[in-house]
Amino acid sequence: MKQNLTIALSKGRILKETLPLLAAANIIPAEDIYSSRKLIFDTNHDTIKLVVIRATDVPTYVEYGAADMGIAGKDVLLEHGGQGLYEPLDLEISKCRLMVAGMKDAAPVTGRLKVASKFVNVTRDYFASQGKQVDIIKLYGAMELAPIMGLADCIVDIVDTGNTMRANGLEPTEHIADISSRLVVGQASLKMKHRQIQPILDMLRTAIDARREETA
Ligand code: PRT
Ligand code: MG
Repeated sequence: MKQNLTIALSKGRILKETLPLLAAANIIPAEDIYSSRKLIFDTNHDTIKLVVIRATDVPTYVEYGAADMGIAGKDVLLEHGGQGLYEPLDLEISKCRLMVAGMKDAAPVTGRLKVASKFVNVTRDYFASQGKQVDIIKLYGAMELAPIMGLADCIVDIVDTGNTMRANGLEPTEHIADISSRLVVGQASLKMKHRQIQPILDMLRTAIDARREETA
């Protein structure tokens, strides 16, 4: 008997690159995800369903076994902490970097550094690893604004081309991590549904390898 298998997908920019990879692994949504208001989608397999949710919620659904597998950015996984999750595959999509950035030509900070970010755990761990105690200010968006407005001395944020930072007079100063999207599997699901999960991992790995060779 085949059990049901649910895969949690991050909506937003990662989704666009996720769907072709899933298609290469022969997992195809039964309807157009972009034009639907649904949250749960049937696929071409009776037993496989997709849920499309906020990226930051993906590790939580998988950790608690509400979804069996998920796709999320490494930034989101680092911030979550990864408890209860296996991370068997780097999907090599939505690549970017997690960086510290501040105002260009800013005067050196005396006293405790104020750092604004939505990645509060990553920020704390990073500065702690440098032996620095900092004040962290949690924000939910537009981190670039914080140093401009004097809310913080610097930010921890995602950089791709760097255009957004440049356009706002900021410059990246320290590299924290290279980011790409990862496939995660719940530890309980991997045990209980191994026979269903393994072929999906194999197909995805083949698709990733093929794409890497195409672009090499
Ligand atoms: O928007 P919402 O709050 O709902 O969620 P979200 O922002 O987490 O989702 P979304 O769709 O923006 O996707 C975010 C995920 O995509 C991140 O978790 C990363 O893993 C990945 N990713 C890859 C990026 C970027 N590249 C990226 N460039 N996420 C955000 N950006 C931002 C960057 O911070 C900057 O503001 O895009 C802007 C453009 O970047 P530059 O450097 O090219 O100008
Ligand atoms: Mg966004």
